[in-house]
Amino acid sequence: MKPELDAYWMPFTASRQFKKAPRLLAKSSGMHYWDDQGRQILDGVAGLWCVNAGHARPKIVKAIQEQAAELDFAPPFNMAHPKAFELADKVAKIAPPGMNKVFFTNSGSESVETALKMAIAYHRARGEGTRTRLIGRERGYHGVNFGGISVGGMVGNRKMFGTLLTGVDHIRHTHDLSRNAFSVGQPEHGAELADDLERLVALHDASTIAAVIVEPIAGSTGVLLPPKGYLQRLREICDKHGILLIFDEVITGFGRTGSPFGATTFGVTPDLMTVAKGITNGCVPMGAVLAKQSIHDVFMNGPEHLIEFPHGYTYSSHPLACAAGLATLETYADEGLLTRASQLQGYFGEAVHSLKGLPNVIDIRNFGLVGAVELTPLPGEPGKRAFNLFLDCYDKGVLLRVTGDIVAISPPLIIEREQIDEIVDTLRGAIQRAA
Ligand code: PXG
Ligand code: PLP
Repeated sequence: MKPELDAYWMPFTASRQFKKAPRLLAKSSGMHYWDDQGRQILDGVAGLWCVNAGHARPKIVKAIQEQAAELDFAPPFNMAHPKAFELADKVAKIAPPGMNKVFFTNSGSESVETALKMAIAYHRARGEGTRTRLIGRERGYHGVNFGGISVGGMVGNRKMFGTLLTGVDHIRHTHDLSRNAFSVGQPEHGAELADDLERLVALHDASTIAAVIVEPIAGSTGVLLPPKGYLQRLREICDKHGILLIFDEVITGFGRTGSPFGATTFGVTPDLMTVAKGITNGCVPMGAVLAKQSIHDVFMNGPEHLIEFPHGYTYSSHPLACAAGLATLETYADEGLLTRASQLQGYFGEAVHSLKGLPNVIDIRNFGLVGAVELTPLPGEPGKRAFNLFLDCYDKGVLLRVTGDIVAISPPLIIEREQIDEIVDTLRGAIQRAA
């Protein structure tokens, strides 16, 4: 290993493998990266599901540069700067109906913690302080902080970290290859899995449950799509029992599914919604929680000189992030990117499903501009088959993402058809070579 690679303890990385053969990115523009040797790499995953408008977009670059020179930092507690209000207003304008309050964070993980705290505090503020329990879903990903891994359902992210939050339970995941393998778009079977929430209500009683958090499409765990009718049913059960529904839209937000949010695409409005990533096109760290007016208003009581919601981050509504966010939303609007996935999803879906029949491919899933190919694990070595495909594709100039034995594709929304072909053909070659 080169000594200069020693100090950096890398996040979510097979770091000994990495440091033996580092993959260093040096430059980005549009649909591409260039590595430190000048080799061009097609970005099949929008960086990490975040660079929805493509890389180094001039309007966003300029906004960040100008902001840094004009106002570098403004304290966010009992103080503010104009662009924070402007961005909150612009986000609220594209949000699902009624979700018009925007609380800024710096990441998806922080958005999740914020939303969970809002849910518990909301019930307390309206006199139902017994509602403290949080319900997640098996195989869910909600970032890496303690609340997020507690409601999360990816065992590898949980098992090393002790007892986590108390008072958390999980409904069943919706992944069912026996009934839904190779579905195009949303799977037919599994709406009834939402009824699993009724089981937890029967066990714990609704009066102890604050909120349920799910991703409309579970991304990080391998692109698990909501069966037709599932999210609607979850909404109905939450309403019936006074439980808040939180959509974690960190990946599905900002155009990935063909409309601004998963909520707008699937026609189900949650009570709270977490976003991050695409809010600034990944250029400056930022996240947000969107809340319904009625939730926000419950907090607005007590003496006016006192803080209503004792929560926030030093960098909530950071000026660079707000400037990047405003330029990002303008870029999305100028180029129609928040709905572009709906135009491309037919072509994209066909391309991804053309991998059906290749060796070891056991499922293919697609929705909007997100796709996944699931493979049989190598005997006794889970994750290795997909990881090898990732390495091979990178070697051939395409960046993809793997989780377990699932390869995920989620390109920038500016992608052209030939580039979809290039991604799929490169993956096809890798799967064939590995057979
Ligand atoms: N919720 C969801 C639904 C996410 O997808 C987070 C929260 C956390 O966001 P931050 O910004 O704290 O990372 C995410 C993030 C993957 C992968 O496996 C996906 C994410 C992060 C890292 C890897 O492709 N999503
Ligand atoms: N730890 C200490 C000692 C702090 O003073 C602060 C913030 O003032 C934090 C953690 C939280 O940092 P942040 O607001 O960036 O999340």
